[in-house]
Amino acid sequence: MSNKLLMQIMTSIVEGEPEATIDLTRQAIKANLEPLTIIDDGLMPGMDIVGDRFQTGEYFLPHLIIAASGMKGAMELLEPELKARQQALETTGTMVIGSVAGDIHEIGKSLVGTMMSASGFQVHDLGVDVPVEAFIAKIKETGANLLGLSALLTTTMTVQRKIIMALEEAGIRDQVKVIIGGAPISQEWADTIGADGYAEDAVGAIELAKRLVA
Ligand code: B1M
Repeated sequence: MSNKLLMQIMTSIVEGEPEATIDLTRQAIKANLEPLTIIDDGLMPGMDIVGDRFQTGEYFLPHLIIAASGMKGAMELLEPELKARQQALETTGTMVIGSVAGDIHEIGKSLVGTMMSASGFQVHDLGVDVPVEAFIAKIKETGANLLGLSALLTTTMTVQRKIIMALEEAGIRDQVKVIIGGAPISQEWADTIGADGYAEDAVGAIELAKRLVA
């Protein structure tokens, strides 16, 4: 991370200064830094440090909440920039996406949704803590051909399996390709629960989605 602004963005997240995070992100956009560079090399490394410090007991829940508010504010500035970079794309598919029941982590899920939409997919973002039945109902309503399931906790990743089972019970498993993601998720887990694929990040999710609907 050579850029000074990116370093400052990371530090502002770690030190819990959301207003500075937002202001620095605005400056980075003005300086013509790519939105994904700002996310991957400024905001996310900051969030990773905050997460590590939480795990070791150095930080507490309020630290996570403050860091997330900075990142969310920055994402509000970055989303239109991400979308502006992809114009006049043909709709390549329809995706229903959400963070699974019991999981209120929203930033990564929203980033995936924004990037998918910027890449020409029609996206129905159901938000966080989404009940299993709500995913099923939305797929039936929209005729979506892709389902994106985000889970950030080892305790909620099992809900991804429940949703795949519910798709089977509803007789619509063949209609949708299921993409799963989130920090504790792996290809191995995707294979175990019968998902169609795992993506490590938003860019990976787009590549995978395009491959799956091709
Ligand atoms: Co929470 N939290 N949190 N948290 N939190 C983690 C996930 C944790 C790893 C922190 C840690 O201990 N190191 C840990 C989970 C441990 C585990 O289960 N293995 C944890 C915990 C324990 C908890 C609570 C249980 C804490 C408590 O209450 N004691 C609690 C649970 C709440 C719940 O959901 N029921 C909790 C709460 C919260 C806040 C609400 C305070 C806040 C979220 C606020 C919000 O979203 N509005 C929060 C935060 C901010 C974090 C960390 C620090 C950052 C998450 C984040 O936004 N990252 C996180 C530590 C970490 O991740 N380093 C942590 C930035 C975001 C862009 O990345 O979401 O990973 P991420 O998304 C990535 C990829 O994962 C991927 O693409 C994105 C990047 O391009 N991806 C997908 C995500 N979804 C995808 C879907 C796809 C494909 C890719 O296809 C569909």
